[in-house]
Amino acid sequence: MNTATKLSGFALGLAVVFGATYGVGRVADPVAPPVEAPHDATGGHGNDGEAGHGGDNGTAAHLPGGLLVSDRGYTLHPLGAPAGQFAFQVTGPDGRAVTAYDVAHDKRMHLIVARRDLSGFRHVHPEMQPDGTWRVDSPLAGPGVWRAFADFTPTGGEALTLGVDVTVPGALTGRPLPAPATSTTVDGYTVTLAGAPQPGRTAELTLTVSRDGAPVTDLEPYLGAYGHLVALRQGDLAYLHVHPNGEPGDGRTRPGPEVSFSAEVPSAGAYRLYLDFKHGGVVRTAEFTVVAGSPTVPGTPAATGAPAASTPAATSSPTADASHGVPGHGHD
Ligand SMILES: [Cu+2]
Repeated sequence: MNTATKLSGFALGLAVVFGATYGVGRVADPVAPPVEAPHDATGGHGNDGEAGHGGDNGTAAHLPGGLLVSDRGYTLHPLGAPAGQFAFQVTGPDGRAVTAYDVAHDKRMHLIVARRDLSGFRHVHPEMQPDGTWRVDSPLAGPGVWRAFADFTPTGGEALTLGVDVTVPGALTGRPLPAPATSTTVDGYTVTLAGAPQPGRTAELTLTVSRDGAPVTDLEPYLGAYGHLVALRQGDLAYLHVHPNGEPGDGRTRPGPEVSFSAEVPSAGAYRLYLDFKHGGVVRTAEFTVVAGSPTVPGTPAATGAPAASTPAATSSPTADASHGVPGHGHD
């Protein structure tokens, strides 16, 4: 396992996670060996250990993804858009809108949004216009301060995740982070979590999907995997995108009920995990709060106990319903 390359790839986007199935971590250890990449199907997407290595070249390679609006010459610009739309551009080192992107996980652009309080997670795929403007039906499901993450690889460049805050005006509702839990439900599916992330080292996280008490053994590939896991750190929404251990068609990975991930978080603290999985032609998101590094963290629900009614993923709250479980709600 290889912390440095994992996180350099991670901080740069998906470079490492895609080929090597892990990717959350930190860039810290320049002597780590290259990540084994047994099934890098993307080509040009597995620059493990090269990109941003060491963070000593004026870049932010030592940071988790998503914390910067501008990195390595690329800048994320939200644009004005008609009601109900979300639009943005990415400008490159030459100051112009980038129009050439590599495909990663079947898409040239992955847009992930969540409110600053970690509610309202959505993962959607905008369409690009010839001028480099990306548009999508707005995933911002209501008032609040949202973090929008653009996860992409500019052609000829390194994978990047840039983040920007976008405010949707309106009456704000306080949503405490749901308490840590190892089981959650979404749309009639129960998802359980085994394993706990550990700061600074890799931990296996296994998510098991069932419905009506029966294991789901026919998960469908979604963007080249049986599950996509995003973790956001409470406090700054550091963005960690992890991919499963194994992929559809590799001869060893079964389509459920378990999807396992190798994940490493960069620090102790509370994280919200969002598992996208596809079944019956519908992509759903199961959400968990986890605490890495210590059983309780001051100020988190782990210490204070969050009211159950505020748990979006574990109840049928409006947030969960509005964002998830609706056929074609934007995961493609
Ligand atoms: Cu995506």
